[in-house]
Amino acid sequence: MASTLITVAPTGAETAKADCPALPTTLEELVETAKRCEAAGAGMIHIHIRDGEHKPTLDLSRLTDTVAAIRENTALIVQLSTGGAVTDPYDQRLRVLDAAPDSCSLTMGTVNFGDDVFMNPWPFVTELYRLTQEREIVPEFELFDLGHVAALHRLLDKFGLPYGGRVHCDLVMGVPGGMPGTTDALVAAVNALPDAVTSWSATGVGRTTLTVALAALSKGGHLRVGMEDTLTLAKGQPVTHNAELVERAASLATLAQRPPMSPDEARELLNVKR
Ligand code: KMH
Ligand code: ZN
Repeated sequence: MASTLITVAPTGAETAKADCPALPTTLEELVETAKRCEAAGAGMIHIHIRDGEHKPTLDLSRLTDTVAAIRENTALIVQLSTGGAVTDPYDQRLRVLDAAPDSCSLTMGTVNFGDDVFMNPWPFVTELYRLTQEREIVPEFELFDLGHVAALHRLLDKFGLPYGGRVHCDLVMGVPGGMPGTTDALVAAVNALPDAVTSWSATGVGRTTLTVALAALSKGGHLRVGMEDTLTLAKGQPVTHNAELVERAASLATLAQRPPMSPDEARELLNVKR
């Protein structure tokens, strides 16, 4: 039976710890979160880290320690964010690869991001891509808009396949400024993906989470969930632990006859080094 990769994105860079104490921001909290989410059905973790004051950081030694700690305590694929926070400089975002994760996010273009702009100019995208190929790190292409899908065609045409030979994408939907978190938008984006794409997941930000998860499952995709994207289970019902979102995703996937895949199966799917 086909199965579903569940990626958990537990922290992100946008929510303040003071506003949401359940957000995992310390290494201990991240490790505990990773273990519980793995037990609940996650196969991969998408990581943003915070500093001693719970602020987003791309500090290399913290990133390296985080990769080591998640590897020691779980079998999850460790994916580091190269998106960071909207204020992070390009050189620091490229340096994330020095922490040698299994996988990294790679956003395929600039997008308005609420009142901010998430900058991903073409020269940065291509430099980051070449670096993933050189370092043998499997990229996950983050697509916030249909234009990003077109940019993925261009990237693969010009620079060939990623390390490992699989092309895995994640549709990030419902960001104010990007594509909406609707079934119609998901179907349009998926139908426009390059033929080289071997797997894709989707996540719906905020209130679009469930719509996007259900649409992704019915269109044959995988799921990303987590407090980076969603802080409530329903109106007035805050998430108290990332595992709640993974458990819900696992139930939906099981109901769809595509139960969660193990981290080992996920490594097989993305051809991530063991
Ligand atoms: N925090 C956003 C500005 C990624 O992780 O690569 C970018 C983001 C995407 O979350
Ligand atoms: Zn992220």
